[in-house]
Amino acid sequence: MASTNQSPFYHKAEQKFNEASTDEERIECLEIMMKECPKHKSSENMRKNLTTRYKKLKSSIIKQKKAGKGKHAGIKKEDMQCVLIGPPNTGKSTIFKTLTKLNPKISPHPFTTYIHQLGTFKFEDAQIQIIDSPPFPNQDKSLINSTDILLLIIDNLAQIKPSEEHLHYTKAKKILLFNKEDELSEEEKRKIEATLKSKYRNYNYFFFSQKADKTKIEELKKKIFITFPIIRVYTKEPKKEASKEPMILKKDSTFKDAVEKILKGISNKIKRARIWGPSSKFGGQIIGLDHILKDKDIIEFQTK
Ligand SMILES: Nc1nc2c(ncn2[C@@H]2O[C@H](COP(=O)(O)OP(=O)(O)OP(=O)(O)O)[C@@H](O)[C@H]2O)c(=O)[nH]1
Ligand SMILES: [Mg+2]
Repeated sequence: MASTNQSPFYHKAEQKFNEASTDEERIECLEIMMKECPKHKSSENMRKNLTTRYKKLKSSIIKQKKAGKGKHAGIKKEDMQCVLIGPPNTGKSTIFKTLTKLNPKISPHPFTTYIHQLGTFKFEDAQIQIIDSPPFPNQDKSLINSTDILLLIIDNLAQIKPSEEHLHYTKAKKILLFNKEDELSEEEKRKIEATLKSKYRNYNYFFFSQKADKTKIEELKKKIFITFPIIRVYTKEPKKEASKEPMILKKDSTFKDAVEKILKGISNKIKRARIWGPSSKFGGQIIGLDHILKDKDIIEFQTK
């Protein structure tokens, strides 16, 4: 596009446009270019050209968003979801395989994973959904922004900063997993740990490798599990055993939240409720709807 007699702001925006990596950035640049483009007759064609490009980009963004939604229709978010992310080749799919016993494609070449894969693992009696994803920069932004936990897998400290660039908008809790521990000498590991403790103090980190034994794998599962801000609550019927599978609730949920999760509207019909476990003063204590539950409580209730 000819760009003579344009303001320095126009030129700057045009340069940014040419270097942009996303359509959102291109739209922003085009907006400036449209504003800065002179309004006289000789630049009429140029204005038209800018408007056409602007409209095309807008509709392409809308299409991308719709496609994104469609892609997500396949992932039904469970109560506890953890997404594996990181730069290429850091061992994400290998960890996914270790945790789920599924068989994702693993190779020494970067960008092996190009589509999400869903799996689950159990920790104690809780089922955790785990998702292997394509490496940065091909990760799915909306999934990162909507999940509960991100397991950021790296094999080099220099990967932390660039990874953070992809995590600006997520509220998910993060665990930094330093992988391929087997390739590190004791001395190297000690240095990495010291840097993590001083420079990356806000990170909850974990060393791991494909050679991890059963105990270490259990430790990783536990690390992931305890990072979820959830509690497990079991239900029981009078004179019967408590359920084996827990209900998964947000921390600080009330008895009302629990029963409403079982059946919407049922809290109006509760006749009597009793509780056993960490939040009870004594086993079988009678509680009201606003009673705050704790992990591993057992609730029993009768309806009118
Ligand atoms: N030494 C060592 N190599 C590992 C470890 N984990 C994975 N690898 C190797 O690293 C390479 C990449 O492993 P993947 O699991 O495919 O890595 P990825 O992060 O899923 O890769 P992309 O999908 O391309 O992003 C493979 O050659 C693995 O065998 C580990 O703990 N130690
Ligand atoms: Mg992979």
